[in-house]
This record gives sequence, structure tokens and C-alpha cells, in this order.
Amino acid sequence: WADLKPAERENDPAHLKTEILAKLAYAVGKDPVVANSSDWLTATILVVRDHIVDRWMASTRENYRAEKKRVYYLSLEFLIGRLFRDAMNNLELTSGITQALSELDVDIDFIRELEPDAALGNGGLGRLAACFMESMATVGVPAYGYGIRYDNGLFRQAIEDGAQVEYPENWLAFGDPWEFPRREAAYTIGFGGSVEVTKDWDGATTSSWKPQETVMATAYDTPVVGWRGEKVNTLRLWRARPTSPIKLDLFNSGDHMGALSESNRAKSISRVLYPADSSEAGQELRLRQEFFFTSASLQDILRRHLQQYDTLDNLADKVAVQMNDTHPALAVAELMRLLVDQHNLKWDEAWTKTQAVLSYTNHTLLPEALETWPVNLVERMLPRHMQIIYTINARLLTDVKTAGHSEEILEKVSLIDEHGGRRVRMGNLSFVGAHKVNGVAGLHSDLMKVTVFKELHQVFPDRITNKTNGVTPRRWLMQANPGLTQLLRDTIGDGFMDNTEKLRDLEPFAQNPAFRAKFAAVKLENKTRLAHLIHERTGVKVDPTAMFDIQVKRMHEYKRQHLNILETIALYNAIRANPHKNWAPRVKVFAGKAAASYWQAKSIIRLINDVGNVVNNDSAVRDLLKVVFIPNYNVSAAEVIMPAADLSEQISTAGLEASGTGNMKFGLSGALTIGTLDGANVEMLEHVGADNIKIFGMTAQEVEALRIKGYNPRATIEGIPALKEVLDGIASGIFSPSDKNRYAGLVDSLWNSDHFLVAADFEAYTAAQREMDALWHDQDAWMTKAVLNTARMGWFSSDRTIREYAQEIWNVPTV
Ligand code: 26Q
Repeated sequence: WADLKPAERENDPAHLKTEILAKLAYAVGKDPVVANSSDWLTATILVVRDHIVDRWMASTRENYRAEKKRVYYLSLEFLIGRLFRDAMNNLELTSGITQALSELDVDIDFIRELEPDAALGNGGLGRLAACFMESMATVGVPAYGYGIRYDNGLFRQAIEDGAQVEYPENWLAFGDPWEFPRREAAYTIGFGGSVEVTKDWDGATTSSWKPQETVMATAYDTPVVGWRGEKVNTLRLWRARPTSPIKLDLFNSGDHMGALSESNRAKSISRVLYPADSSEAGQELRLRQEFFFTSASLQDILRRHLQQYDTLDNLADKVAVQMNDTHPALAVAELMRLLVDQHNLKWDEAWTKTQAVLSYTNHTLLPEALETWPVNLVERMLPRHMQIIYTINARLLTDVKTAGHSEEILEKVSLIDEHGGRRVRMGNLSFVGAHKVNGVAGLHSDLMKVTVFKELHQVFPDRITNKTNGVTPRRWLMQANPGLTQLLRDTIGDGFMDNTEKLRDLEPFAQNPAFRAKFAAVKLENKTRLAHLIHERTGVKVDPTAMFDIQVKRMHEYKRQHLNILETIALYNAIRANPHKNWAPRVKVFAGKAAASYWQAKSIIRLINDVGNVVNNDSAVRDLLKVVFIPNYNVSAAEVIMPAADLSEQISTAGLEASGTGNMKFGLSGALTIGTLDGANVEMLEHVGADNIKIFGMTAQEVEALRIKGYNPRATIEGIPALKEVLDGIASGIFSPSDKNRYAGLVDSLWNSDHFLVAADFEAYTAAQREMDALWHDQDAWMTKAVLNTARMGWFSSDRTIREYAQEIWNVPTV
């Protein structure tokens, strides 16, 4: 043992075995003879955690000593998934722990599936935050993620009778072994009340907010370890608690409900993640969540800064705060309040600091997803913040006017929307309070400049910048696809593990038949694994040698899962009409959650399931077509699904998907993409080359032109017999014989409005799919392209994205 290098010593199975047994006894309280699988998992996680903690304290200490600038990532969502394999892999303890457990007769693959997913996010935005946390640790950016420790994460989706049913997800039922409660990190968060103004001796005024209600925010920390375990950062999640214990006088007088209601009102703030990935109905509780975590985080940041430097003079040199969408937009007003009201800075000085510290990432152009809150609600909940927003607005409008801009521009840049009830525009507030505003893919950032932020961009032309999304290759290549990772290491060496751009070394092997055969064998193995999961969750048996054609993401009309299922029905009709043509056997895989109140999205889920029922039981199609909907799509399911795809569906209406990140995860594992020129698909095309990706359909420009000209879905559908047949079939109840009207709403909306241009892109999509069929018959050609996709996906690592943020927005060094 003494001869081993430190890293090898840590990974020594004999030593790890002793550590696991010690944890099992002294932390879990179990004898190995009676320990169950969960006990073994907890014990092993606690061992891994111990290995992180030394590095965590060292990182934190070093950041403090070297007076490094810290980055704070404020996000209402962190869609983390499981951490066990991730932490073990990044510490390079996987082989040692696997062996130690096996010597203890414990199957690591079995116990790792017992860890619940931390599903503290809805989809892309939340998963991006999780990838960024891991990449910030990897490239050595000292960072804290700040969010809410929801008791209930995103709901669990079940499919009952073909329809989505939501069940609560209680991920904390047996505690979270990764987290450290920090009783000492607690802050008071105010709501309501009034603002008191006092005049100083020199006539200056000081405002002081007297909240009517207060809630405590207490911190729970989870360490986030980077690749090779060198740096460890912190994810700090806030839990809401009542400031005062229940009112005993009320309780004793028999008013139990009255005594508890205040306490419940406080706790409800961190009770549940909002399960909608676009806002619409502005619930008061949502705004309370937004202020709660923003205020707690900013108080914590200022406390940490003052404790170290004892002055706010250097705040912007030592602190960068990134707002993940507008959900933390109140940071603009809250930081101003803290600096002006509590730390006595002059307005102008505070404003300069606020702008220098804050920056804002936009994730959507969909009008219904742009947050606005009624002025009277903000006024009632946060009276001082409303005043501050008014003051920021007054100064903004004066400046803009002085610079000579028109009334129209003034009205559009204003923080207040005056149409149909006055509302605070959170996007404008974030834009104005930030020194940089970024979109998440090239096209998206360009469109921001001519749509939502057109006028603000005219006034502040240097503020918008692009930071194309990325995904962490540790989770999405090394952990999710160990077979491919091993093949890559055997072929091009380990270099790609530290720099994914080195995947380019794979390019020449795309032409090598022996390599392609190995690549195809790995793919088949991954598809077999997915076939098992599909059978387990849906009862449907699928053939792993068929083309796996996959669309997994949140259910949304703009993502056009209905374009996919309608084309699938057309294919089904064509196969039945001509069963002996040379079809490419396909398995159509869908998965994704719909917001609970989003009827159209739920209707699409049901249609997919109903179609699956008919197609999968139709002996006429044999194994040429299967349609499955995998219930409860989450990070862990994605880790099985992504590596098993032959074809990745990225078919949103051009101009509407800000970036997409699933597209990158699929590409890393060698799936070919069929997609529109939308989001990061545009950059994927640039990287992999037009021969290796199937782009179809209208461009964002063409979409806009068509909308201006006037789109007639009825005429379009009438002109496409195959589509008309599909819609008539659905409307006549072929897929819902027991309830023939089930899809009347869905079908009518396509005939009458088709807002997302499904019919307009239908023929282009069909033609693109038939090209993919032809390509599938030439497996050499297909696999060559697949290999080139993996080889050219290196740029889409979130390490690259984070380096760009660090250089161009945060002004912090990376290693
Ligand atoms: C807002 C207010 C009230 C309730 C909910 C919300 C809310 C919650 C979540 C609004 C939006 C979201 C999530 C948005 C999202 O996930 N956007 C996706 O972000 C990805 C990462 O940048 C992109 O790749 C996707 O294109 C984008 O859709």
C-alpha cells in the first residue's frame, strides 16, 4: 500500500472496503449480515462523500486565500439526477469501489439505481444549470449555485389508459446523504408591509422597509466535484422555515389551525417545484419563491464578501452573479435595496455596482413564457422593491429620451407594460440591471436582437452576447456510454477525457470498417439495454436491430411531437398499403412530461399511446414499425436513452427552440440528427457538416415571412393527401374507438390555426425521413456519419461554454 501513488491509494479496493464497512456500522447502524441494498448504497455514498470533503475544504480555503473572484449561479432549477456514479467517476474511484462492493457481495449496478433522481427542474434550463455546476468545478471557476431545496421535485409521470397522470415525487423521503444542513447560514426574508422614510440632518432621505411577514431561509449544501476531483464547488439550496415557532397561545386556546397556518404559509415556499416550463398564470406563490431565494442568496453573498474584505468597494471585482432566466430578476431591485437602504451607498454608486455584478441569460422567445407580474401584486408583496423599480425606470426613460430615442422605443424599453393592466416586465428589468445579456445559441441570440429585446438592443447595442449551450461529457459520454468511452480510449487514447475537442482524432476511423463494426457493436449493446427498459416500462418488445428513432424532451406544441406522430401514422398507412416494399424497420420512441394544465400537450401524449396500441398490435406491419412512449422521462432515463439512439428528432418550428441540449447529448453518442434550422442545430450543422445531419423544413426567416403573408393551414392540408388521410383517420376515431371525439380538439386546431406550422413542414419532413430510410439500408454509410457525429461534437462540451462565460461575462480565469 505504501508503494501506491496517492490517487491509487484512494482507489485501493481493500481500503475502500474497510471504509464502507465502517460507514455501514457507524453512520447507517447496520451489521453487514442484515444490511439491505439501500443501506449499502447509503454507506458507499457516505464514503465517496468523505473523499470529496477534503478537496472541498481545500478548494474553499484556497479560493479564500488567493482572494479569487466567485461566481454565483442563481437558478430556480437544478435538474441534477443521480450523483453517485457522477461523483465516483470524477474522483476516479469507480474501479476501486466496484471491486470493494463486489468483494462484499454487493452489485454496484443494482444499488446505484436505488438512488432517487434529484429532479429539481423541469427540463433544459434546469439541466443546463446542473451541467454548468459540474463544468465550473472542472475548469476551476470558484462557484456557488443558489436555488431552492424543494421537498417535492418535478412530478412523477405515469401513463394510465394512455394518458398522463401526475404523482408527487418525494425524493427526500429517506433523507439526502449528499447534503450538509447549515444551521448557521440563515436569513430573514420579508414580505408585505410598508416603507418608512426618514429625513437625515442634511435633508437626505433614508428608506426602510418594514415587512409585515417574515420567513427564514436556511441553507443546505451539496458539494459539486469536477473532473478528476481537483476542484469542488458548492450547491447551496434554501429551505423555508417559519421565523417564529407556532403561536402557542393560539394553540393552547384551541385554535390549532390558526396557530399552524402561519407556519404552513412559510414552509409552503419550498414545498414544490412549479411544474410548468412556461409561466402564463402568474401565481403569487411563484413570486414568493423567486424573491425568497434571490434575497437569501444576495444576503449570503454580501455577508461572505464583507466577512472577507470588510468593504463593498471591491464588490464587482470579487463577485459575479448570473441570473438563470428572469426567475431571479428581483435580484436587480434587491441588490439595490441592500446596497442603498442597508449599506448606505448612494444610488449611483449602488447602480454601477449592481450592473457590474449582475448578468442575465435568456432561454426563450415564446411570448407566453416571458415573465411579467401585476404591478399591484409586486406593490403589495414587495413595496420597497416596487419603488426601486419605479426609480430605475424613471432614470432609464430619462436617459433614453435624452439620447434622442422615440416615444415608441421608450414605451418598449419601459420596465412597466401599460397595456391591459400594468405589469412589471421581468425581462426588461433583468436586461437593464445586467452588464451582459446572453442567448443560448447563435440563432437565438440574433433573434433576441430583433424580437423581444429589439428596442433595448438599439439603446444598449453592446449588451447582448451569445453563449451557445453545451453538455457535460462526464455524465453524457463517460457515464452514460461506458462502452463507447472504452472504445474511444482504445482507439484514440485518453486525451478526449480532458479535452473533448480531441474527439476529432476519431475522424479517420470513420472510414475504417473494422472500427465501424466495433462502433456499431457498442450501439447495438446500448439499444439492447434500452429495449429492456422499454419492455419493463411499457410491456412492448422491440427489436434492437431496428432503427431507434427517438424524440425525448418536454411535451410542447412548438417542439412538434405531433409532427412526428402524424408522420408516423402516414408511414403506418403506407406500410399497410404496400407491406412488401423495402421499408427500414423503425422503433419510434417518445418520452417527456407535459405541464399538468397543458391540455394540448397531454392530448399529444395520449395520441402517441393510442397510435402505439394500434400499430404495435397490427400483424400486418410485423416488425417494421413500433411506437412506444416511455413514462416518466427524467435524467436517469435519459442516460439510458441517449446512447441508444440511431436518429435524434429535433424538429421544432424554426425560431422557437432557443438552443436544445438533447440534440448535443444524442450527437455525442453518434446519433444522426433529423432537424430544423433551429437553436443549436444550426451550429451542429456547421460542426458536423451538411453530409452528416439531415436538415429539413422552413427557416426562421421563412416562418416569419409565411406568418406575415398569412398562413392557411386548411389549404395546406387539402394539398397533402397523405396528411389529410391521417387527420381524417384520427378524427374518425381509428385510434380511439371507445371515444371517437377524443382528438377533435387537436385535429381542429391543426385545420384552423396550426400555429406551429406542422402542415407547412409536413412534406419536407416526410421526404427527409424517406432519405433516412434509404441511408439505413447502407449501414456502412450510416455508421460513417454516426462516427463523424461523435468525432465532431467536442465543441458542445459545457466546459467550452463555461470558459466563454468566464472570459467574456464574469472576468474570471479558468484552468
Ligand atoms: C416561469 C414562471 C412561472 C412558472 C414557470 C416558469 C418557467 C419555468 C421553467 C419558465 C421557463 C422554464 C424553462 C425553460 C427552459 O427549459 N428553456 C430551455 O432552456 C434550454 C437551456 O438553455 C434550451 O436549450 C431550450 O431550448 C429552452 O427551451
